[in-house]
Amino acid sequence: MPSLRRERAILVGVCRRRDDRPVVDEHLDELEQLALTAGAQVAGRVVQDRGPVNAATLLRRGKVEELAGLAKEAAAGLVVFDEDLSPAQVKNLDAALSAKVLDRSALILDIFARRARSREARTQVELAQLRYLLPRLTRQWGHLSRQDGGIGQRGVGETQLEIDRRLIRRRIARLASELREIETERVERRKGRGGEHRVALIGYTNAGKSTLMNRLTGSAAFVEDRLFATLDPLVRRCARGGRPPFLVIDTVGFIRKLPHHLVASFRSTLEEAADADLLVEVVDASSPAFEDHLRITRATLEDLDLSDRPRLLAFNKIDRVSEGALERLRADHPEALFLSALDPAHADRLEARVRAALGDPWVERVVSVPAAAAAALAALGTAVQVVASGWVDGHMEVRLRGRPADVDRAATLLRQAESALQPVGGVDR
Ligand SMILES: Nc1nc2c(ncn2[C@@H]2O[C@H](COP(=O)(O)OP(=O)(O)OP(=O)(O)O)[C@@H](O)[C@H]2O)c(=O)[nH]1
Ligand SMILES: [Mg+2]
Repeated sequence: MPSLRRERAILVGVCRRRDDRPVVDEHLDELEQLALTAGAQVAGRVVQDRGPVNAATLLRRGKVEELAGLAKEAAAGLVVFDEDLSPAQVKNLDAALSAKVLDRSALILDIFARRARSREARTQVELAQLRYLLPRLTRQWGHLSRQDGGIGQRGVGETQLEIDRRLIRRRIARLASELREIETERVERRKGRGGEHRVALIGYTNAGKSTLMNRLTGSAAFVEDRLFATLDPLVRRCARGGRPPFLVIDTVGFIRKLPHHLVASFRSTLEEAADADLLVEVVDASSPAFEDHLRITRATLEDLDLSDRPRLLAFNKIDRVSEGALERLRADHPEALFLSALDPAHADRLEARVRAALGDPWVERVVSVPAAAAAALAALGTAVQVVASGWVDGHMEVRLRGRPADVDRAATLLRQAESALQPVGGVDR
């Protein structure tokens, strides 16, 4: 993929219906965020009003000319369309504009490629990129890529093109099989995590998922006022205030027109959310497009077969919402939680609602252990709490609290510690 860093870019939107202009402008605002996230500088916008489109270039002839003029004037080497372009349209526009032409999907792929860190994310992104690139691999692409030292560097003729295509197909097969391996590892890891409840934060990009995750778990996940700050799901334990711990999973954000190759490739990552007991749907209440965000989030969940999961709707960033707008939101969504991740008291409210939704899973049980096994108590970890202890007939009695499976495991551990020291005894009451 070409490097977009410090490129000057013109953004292009197309009105499809009479009342479309404000929507197109809003989508271009988001496209601008995406372009900035990719490292480009936005030098201007062109919007084609509603009317017939020219299938060869999407834009009518006059608009292509206007765009070419603007690109030249602004010394812009990059033109980004908010709409998906067919391979032929990219080729025709490239020829007409003497600038690199990208559509929204290509831009999102570029951002993901730039931000992917883990082996899994990198594999997923490369797979998505190659699947996107394959049908677009024309001489034109070869030409562009040669300039930038990217994929498909030859592109000197149809035969070479066929060779490139075959190489790419082979690489796709390799990456897909690598990904299956990584997935198996991930499933194993997940199994190893034991029986704690799992809560996944999901929602549109930049809604504040990672900020809430940090609040709940005291971790320091990467937070940034840019799109797609998070690509790798992060799992952390919420163990505040002596309550039963649960796991919080931070996930990659959704966005409108998320390239379907990317959704397909990130499926395994998103499966971290799939076996969650609860999805917290985080919405940026201060965004003028929040309703759109909600709709897109739900459509993506549907895509991922996750729409039947128990869900808690959480409107975030209410510190940036006027009283009146907040009142309306509350009336429209009486079941939802309203919070600001910046307010620590709100994190407590979120935690309380999450716990209420999960149900309190704790049981208490008294276990008798010899004094010498006290060290084993320290090794129980955070899943089980010792709520009381006392001495009875030379044994220490402890009252354990936690999830049934964790308490069972702890009792076994203590019993083993005890039998190593003293063959008889170790009575559960
Ligand atoms: N004013 C305000 N800003 C917030 C709030 N929550 C998060 N932010 C800011 O919003 C921006 C995005 O926050 P993140 O936590 O990175 O959002 P995210 O949903 O994880 O985003 P991605 O990982 O990109 O999908 C950051 O600049 C946060 O500081 C909030 O309640 N109020
Ligand atoms: Mg994040």
